[in-house]
Amino acid sequence: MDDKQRQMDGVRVNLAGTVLTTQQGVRVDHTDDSLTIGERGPTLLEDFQAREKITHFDHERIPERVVHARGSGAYGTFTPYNDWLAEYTVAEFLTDPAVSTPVFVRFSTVAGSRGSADTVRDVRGFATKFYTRAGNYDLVGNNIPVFFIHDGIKFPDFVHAVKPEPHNEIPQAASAHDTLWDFVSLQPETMHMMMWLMSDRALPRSFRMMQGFGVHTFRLVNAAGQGTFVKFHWKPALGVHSLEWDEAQKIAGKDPDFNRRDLWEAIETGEFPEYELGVQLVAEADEHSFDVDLLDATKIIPEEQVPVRPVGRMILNRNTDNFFAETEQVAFHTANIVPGIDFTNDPLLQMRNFSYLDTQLIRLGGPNFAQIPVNRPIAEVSTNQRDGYHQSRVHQGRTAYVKNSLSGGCPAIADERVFRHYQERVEGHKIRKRARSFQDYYSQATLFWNSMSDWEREHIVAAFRFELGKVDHMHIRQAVVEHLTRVDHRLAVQVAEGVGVKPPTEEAHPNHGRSSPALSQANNATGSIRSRKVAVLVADGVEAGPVTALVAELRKRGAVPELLAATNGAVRTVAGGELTVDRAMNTMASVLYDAVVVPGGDAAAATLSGDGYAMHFIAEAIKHAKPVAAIGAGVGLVGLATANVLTLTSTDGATANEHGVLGAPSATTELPEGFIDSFCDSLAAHRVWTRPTAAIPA
Ligand code: HDD
Repeated sequence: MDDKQRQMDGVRVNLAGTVLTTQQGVRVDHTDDSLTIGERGPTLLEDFQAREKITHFDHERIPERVVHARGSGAYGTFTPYNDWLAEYTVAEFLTDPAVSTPVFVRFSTVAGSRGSADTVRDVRGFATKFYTRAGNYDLVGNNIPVFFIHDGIKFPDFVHAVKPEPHNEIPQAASAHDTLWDFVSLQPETMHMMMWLMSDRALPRSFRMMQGFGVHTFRLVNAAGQGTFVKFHWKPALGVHSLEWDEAQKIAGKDPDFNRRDLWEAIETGEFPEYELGVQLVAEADEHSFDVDLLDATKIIPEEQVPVRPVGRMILNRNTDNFFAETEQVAFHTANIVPGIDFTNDPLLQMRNFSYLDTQLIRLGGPNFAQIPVNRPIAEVSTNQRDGYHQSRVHQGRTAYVKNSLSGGCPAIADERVFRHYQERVEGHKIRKRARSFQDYYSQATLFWNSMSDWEREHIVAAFRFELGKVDHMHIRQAVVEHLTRVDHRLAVQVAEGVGVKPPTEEAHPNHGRSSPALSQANNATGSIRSRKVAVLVADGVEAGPVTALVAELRKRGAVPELLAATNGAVRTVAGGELTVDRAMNTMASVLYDAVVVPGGDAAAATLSGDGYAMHFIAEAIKHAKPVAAIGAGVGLVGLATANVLTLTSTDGATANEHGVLGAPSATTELPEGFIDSFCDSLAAHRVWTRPTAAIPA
């Protein structure tokens, strides 16, 4: 049992073996009818049982978070690899490999309300609460390393612009609307973030396949009180992978809980999500040696300039018992820090340090939310803070102040392991003014664009065209394009042509040509196929030999193949055996899988060719650039499903053709050598983004 579990003991409630009572512990005998006079008479006010039940029900909801309302949480542990960081910080949880710190992580979208779909185009929150022995530390980050604005005072404006428009509350959880782009067009500091938001980073395939970033520059503080600037990075063990936009939109209907379900199922099946924490360190003396201001949260430090050094590993290994009690009531706060970590003067961070505590007061109904189990530190809490709504501690004794002589001076002021604020000399005039060093709005947007692979650029252009294409006001479309030309002229022209506004005529702002390869998702795959979902389409008359071998090998390598047929039950094989069907095809869709396999067998192929759902399933997988493997008669089906738009069958059976489709037309009893490896390679690469899919109807 770990520290966190111990902490939860005594508050977990399991009703197994109990009898029903009221909140006061009075046993009740009949809960289906209220107390009335006679069978058809009025309900009585004295029905305390009904009144208590209904009153509690009426108060079941708390306000959803004003942003990041939709989230999913899990518990785990963080363990540093070694103690190298001890030179820079006294934070034990980052430096002592013998200490495994319990954590709770909540992933989220930003704009949508609590019931909105998971796969919308949005930033993902990546908030980690470390229950350290020195108190709780919250790293409240995102899956994108920069932010929309410089200064927290603009946050309400930004959020009002991106949220559904106030007159009709449309659209839900979407940035493709006039007010957001109006805001962007008038606030060019958003440009770097908008490039990320239009990229595939805004469509993670899984919470387990996205990076996390602390975003701000923070400070580490060592035993001598010396400070070092730090940026925090989470890197997922499964690599960084994304959905395709058309696919993401369809998943929002087919399975709005797609990312939440993925996280939950991975943990339930022991496929624990893993992330490596890394840091970029900058000596204080080097603060001004960058071409950007380290206090500007719209900028990164390229990894090629300051490498990300590994610190430790986080594993998420336990789902919540109760969504409301844990995921909904968890209260993060950027100002929850522990000795060894401190703030910088980043104005976005400074305002966050006010906002999070303030928001918890209204959302969780008072100042005692740190007593809610999920928020409770494992470190001993000993304060003179008293009373307030929902106080659940029974403080003994007569003093609630220090110093005192009546309680032996307790709680005493410790003289070691205390939080000491980093001492920084600050001098200046009181002003309300944007820093000059923050006023470069475009150079890192260009850096991002330059670092993208061809397919990533195509997706970015398509995303801008989609988003601006949904904006009604042409002057907003035009204004955004005018900003884009300062990012990259070619990008601006392509977007302008797509959304029917005047392309900028000349390259007034030449592209600086610098890039940071670490920013491309193409450079962030890891070769793993663990937990990838593969749909295998079957029908009566399936040739079982080759497909059974493929399925067994996929399972062995950690993937999750599922057999789908028109109905649940089993299908008959050519040899007279049976294959158990995992799911009925109409309950699923190809958008819910990473790859599709179409096995052989003439009768099975004939049945599937007459099943529009199956044919659409295959065509859509091809459309979304997914690895597809076809065996025997299944090869013809793939051609048929895609109306032969692509030459899909010109394969030798062991390597994928130029469109990433693997076909073994003559495999009846066994698969050609190399077939399984090729398919797994393709699955590990995630998608065949180079496949020309535009002409495929799906
Ligand atoms: Fe924030 C929630 C991340 C800027 C004010 N924020 C929230 C959550 C995440 C972030 C992950 C959800 C936490 C959870 O799962 O419960 N926010 C960020 C990042 C930012 C950022 C990475 C920029 C670097 N946020 C930001 C600013 C402000 C806020 C500038 C206000 C001045 N954020 C909030 C909030 C929320 C919140 C209103 C809503 C619910 C909550 O805090 O607990 O206080």
